[in-house]
Amino acid sequence: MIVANRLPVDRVKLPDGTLGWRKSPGGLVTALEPVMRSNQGAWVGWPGTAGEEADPFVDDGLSLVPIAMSEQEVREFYEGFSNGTLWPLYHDVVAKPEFHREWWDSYVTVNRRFANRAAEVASEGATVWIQDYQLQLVPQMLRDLRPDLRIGFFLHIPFPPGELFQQLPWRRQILEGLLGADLVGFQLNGAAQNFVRLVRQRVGHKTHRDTVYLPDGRTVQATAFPISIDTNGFEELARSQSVAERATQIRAALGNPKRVLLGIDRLDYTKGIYPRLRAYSELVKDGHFDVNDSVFVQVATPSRERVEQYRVLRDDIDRLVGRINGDLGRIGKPVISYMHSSFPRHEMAALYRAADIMVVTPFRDGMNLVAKEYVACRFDNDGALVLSEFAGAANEMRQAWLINPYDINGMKATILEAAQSDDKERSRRMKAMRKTVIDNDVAKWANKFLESLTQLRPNHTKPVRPARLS
Ligand code: GDG
Repeated sequence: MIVANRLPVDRVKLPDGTLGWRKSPGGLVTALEPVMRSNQGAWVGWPGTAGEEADPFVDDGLSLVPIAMSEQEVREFYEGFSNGTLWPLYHDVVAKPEFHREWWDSYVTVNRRFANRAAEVASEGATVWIQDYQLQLVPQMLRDLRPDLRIGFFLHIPFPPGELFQQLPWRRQILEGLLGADLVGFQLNGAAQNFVRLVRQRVGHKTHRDTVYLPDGRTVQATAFPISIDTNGFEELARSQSVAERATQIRAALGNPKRVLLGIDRLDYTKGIYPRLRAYSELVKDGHFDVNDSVFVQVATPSRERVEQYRVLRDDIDRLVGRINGDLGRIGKPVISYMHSSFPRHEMAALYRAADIMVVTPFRDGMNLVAKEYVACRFDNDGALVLSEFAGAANEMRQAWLINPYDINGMKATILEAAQSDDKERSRRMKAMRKTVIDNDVAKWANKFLESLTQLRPNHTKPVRPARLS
């Protein structure tokens, strides 16, 4: 059973006016669907809009169990505590986290609802895999209700060092919530170590390396499982005739420039969109790039638009792009071609194929799948990836042109170096990165996590059968 904030389907209004469901496929769903179907799996989650509780239903062999949230809970649990408190706190405090007691109360209430529902529907001895920062209390709540379950948890975002985590008024409750799991997974080793250290210091449990020893004799393992993408799926798409044609069209629409640089991100202050555009605009201003033969395409997917910090960010980026294009653009030749919208996967693959340089510059990012998707789409072994050393992906893709997003001059020099690199150099780097994403796709990630969880509690009644993915 998967317990995640979002169901893999959205509640939508159908053409006949009634409410129905539409699939919202993402990497996680692609990876987990096969293993879920072959194990009569269930997925517990929120359908994405405030409203009444809908009945569980079966979609193509997978049971979906919707959890209701009121308008107020969406504001306090989701936009408030999850995205206004935890998100900035866990991302190096790049924005100021807000602490409100009523947001916390709502976080507890909603986590309890998820736990209660999961406890009702899980079969005897089932394996339950809880996802991400919105549900950190669910492991312990669920264990209290159903000690027979095997419980795993995976955190998709970074886990901060003690110095930052300590700010959280409810730090102990969060640690104790996570300790309800048998296995707590993180993107990176450093995050797992932060967690174990905090448990030792704040909760006082004995720890050794990646294991926590609880007073009741139970142990909890904290391990890194770097997430990945559906590599084959992306490569196949990128190889298709229609994506190749679309990539050519995109370049033609841009005026067939010599160089296309690309950024694709959710419009989020952690992604470092501002310094990246500044760095590029200064390179244009300094004469290193010419608007007549270079363009920076920035796609910013709308995100969390009701949260104040995201509105401010949108205005900041709008203003910056306007200023750069106003100062340095020519008729029909913008410096930055900016789109605040989301695109189908097919269009994303075409953009990846059309881009000579992919620029990924987060201040802090759990992994960053966009970087891996770009590499998966470059079966021609061409294209340069400029990547922040603060993205989890930099741990695995050392061959990228690595940058520090706080160092604008350093970033300018590295973007320029990537732009001036020769074919041989680009191909050497791309081949090495491609090997990494081909050898480690999201199916392997899910398998590894589930295998580790199974091995940790071998006496359980119903072992999962992994290794049927991909
Ligand atoms: C969190 C962590 C971690 C984006 N725009 C469009 C679109 N996307 C897709 C991308 C990619 C995904 O969304 C974004 O994933 P990222 O990893 O880049 O970033 P977050 O959303 O912040 O994800 C992150 C991840 O969880 C997984 O654990 O890597 O660190 O922050 O797949 O392709 N997809 C489509 N249209 C768009 O306009 N179709």
